[in-house]
Amino acid sequence: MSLLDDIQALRTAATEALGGINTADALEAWRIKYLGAKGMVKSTMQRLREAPREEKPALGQAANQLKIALTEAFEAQKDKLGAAGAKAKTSSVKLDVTLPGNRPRIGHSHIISQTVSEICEICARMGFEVAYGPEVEDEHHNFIALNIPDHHPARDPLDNFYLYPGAMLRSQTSTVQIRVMENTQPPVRIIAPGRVYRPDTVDATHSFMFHQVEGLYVDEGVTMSDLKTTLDQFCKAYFGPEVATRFRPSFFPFTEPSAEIDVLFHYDDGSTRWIELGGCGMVDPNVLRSVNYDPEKYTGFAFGLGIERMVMRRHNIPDIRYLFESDVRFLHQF
Ligand code: FA5
Repeated sequence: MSLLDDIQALRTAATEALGGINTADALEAWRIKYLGAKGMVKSTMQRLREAPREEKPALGQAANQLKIALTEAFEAQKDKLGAAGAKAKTSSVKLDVTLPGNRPRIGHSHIISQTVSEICEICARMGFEVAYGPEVEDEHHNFIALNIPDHHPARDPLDNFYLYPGAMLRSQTSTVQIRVMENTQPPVRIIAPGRVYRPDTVDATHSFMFHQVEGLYVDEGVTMSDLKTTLDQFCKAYFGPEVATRFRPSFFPFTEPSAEIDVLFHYDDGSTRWIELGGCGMVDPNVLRSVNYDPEKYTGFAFGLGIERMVMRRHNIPDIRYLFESDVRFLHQF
């Protein structure tokens, strides 16, 4: 066989061998065998020296083409293997479908809203319907119909959020008593939860916006003992049967007699303190008259409790401000 035939045969053999290669190690071995310093291309080139002079140009050209062709084929195969290698690496990342997923952080209602729902449920069991009234009120519903005269300190502009003359943010949910009685004939048995506003100095138990739940029961023959029993049962249902409550004589222009109901707080350091939960009393005859109820025929009781205070007592929250700071680490506990 002539050298030219050998060159052709080497090209065919090397190309075929390269086509079957699919690992980096085999490719490197191929490179050393054919294109290496002591490889077959090199040794073929060395044989050129022995060729007859007139054949040398053609043989040299064929040998050079062999080297170029094999080098290019080698590079192409290397690229192909590189791409396949990267792909192999990706597919080796295993997906474990049994791993727990990333749990999305699902929100829930604020503890105050949860408590309003619970209060409504407890009171529904005692026959109370839920009523609502506007947060922007007029003086008639916030004061006048509630027997709070012009000169009364509760109407002081510095103690209320007046919006413009005659309109204000309601300072108590007692407004809803009037709105319900204006539109309904006795018997009336409602509760009215909602936000109220007062420019009080903020401290551990006071906020300028807070929630109250109003209660009103008007019928023939309603007495103070109905009021005490209802509030006592309510407190036991919400706080638990062991809760300690007490009634203190008090004054409200729209109830007579009036009282305040306190619950005992147990602090973490072991100390206890009575905290005022709300006001209550027998509906004043003047209020009944303002809504055209006959005070000779009907009597009633009313109460207004601070919802934040209830939440604080139940969950041992020492400061009302935690409830409004919107810190999800705190709120997610409830
Ligand atoms: C009243 O608002 C009366 N309307 C309650 C009432 C209704 C009496 C029906 C008789 C008949 P008082 O101002 O005391 O009452 O407020 C009631 C409760 O709201 C308080 O006992 C307290 O629990 C809560 N409260 C009052 N001010 C604040 C405040 N700044 N921050 C948080 N809670 C408050």
